[in-house]
Amino acid sequence: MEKTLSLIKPDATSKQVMGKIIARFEQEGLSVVAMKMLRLSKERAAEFYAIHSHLPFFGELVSFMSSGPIIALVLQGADGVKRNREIMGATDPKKAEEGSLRKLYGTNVGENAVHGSDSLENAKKEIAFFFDLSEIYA
Ligand code: IDP
Ligand code: MG
Repeated sequence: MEKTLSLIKPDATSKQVMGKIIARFEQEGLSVVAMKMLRLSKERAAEFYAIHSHLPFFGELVSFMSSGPIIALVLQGADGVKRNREIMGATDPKKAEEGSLRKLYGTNVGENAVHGSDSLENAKKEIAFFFDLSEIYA
C-alpha cells in the first residue's frame, strides 16, 4: 500500500466536478484517507511548486493555483503513486488518455484539473506540506 497526494485544482473546483473526481478515485480502488478544502496564497503555491521556479510558466502556475479553492487529498492503495498518475492522464488534457481525469475535466496544459505526486519520495513531502499526521486516517 502506498499513500500519495492529490490536488483538485481551482479549474476543477469551479467546474463543480470535485465529487466526480473523488468518486473516480474510490471506484479505482484508491481510498481517501485525508481531505481538506483550502485556498493557497501565492507564497504557499510558489513553495509547493518551487522545483518549477526556473520554468517560463511558473508565474502563471502560481497565479492559477492561488486563484480559487483547491481540495487536497491523501489517497491510499496498491501502487498508489503510479495508479493515481494513470487515472490523471498526461499533463496536457489534449494529449491525455481517453477517460483520464485530465481528458475529462482539464481545461488546458496549465489548468489541468488535478495534481498527483510523481514519486513515493515526493508523495511523502507533499503530504506533509498539507497534512499533519493526526489528520490522516490510515
Ligand atoms: P504534472 O502535473 O503532470 O506532473 P509537470 O510537468 O510537473 O506536470 O508540471 C506541473 C504543472 O505545471 C502542470 O500540472 C501544469 O499545471 C503546469 N504546466 C506544465 N506545463 C505547462 C505549460 O507548458 N504551460 C503552463 N503550465 C504548465
Ligand atoms: Mg509534476
